[in-house]
Amino acid sequence: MAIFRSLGVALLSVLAVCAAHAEEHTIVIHHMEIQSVGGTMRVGDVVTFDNQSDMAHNLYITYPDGTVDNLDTQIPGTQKSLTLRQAGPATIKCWIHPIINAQFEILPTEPSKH
Ligand SMILES: [Cu+2]
Repeated sequence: MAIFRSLGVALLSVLAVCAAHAEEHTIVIHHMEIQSVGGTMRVGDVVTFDNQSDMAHNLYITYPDGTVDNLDTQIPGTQKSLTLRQAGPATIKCWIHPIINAQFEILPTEPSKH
């Protein structure tokens, strides 16, 4: 039984290490445009949208399979975060301002460090 308990602890440690590899990104929203999406985005990464414009936005991300994560209404001066959950081409749009339309690529979780 002690062996199984040790195995459980070992697995938990591995999970903790993997979670630590998730990166955090910040994307600033200016007036009616979002800062270009830079850096390497991977599944599990956390993206924070920082609304520095003077108007409310309602951003949503569309994944390759068509599913959507909605950030809901985001008033000026606030930040909202989401965790990327699917690899492939994705888009960020705003329900209120269709002019906001950013496309970016989400890469799979980095395999080599696991
Ligand atoms: Cu908007």
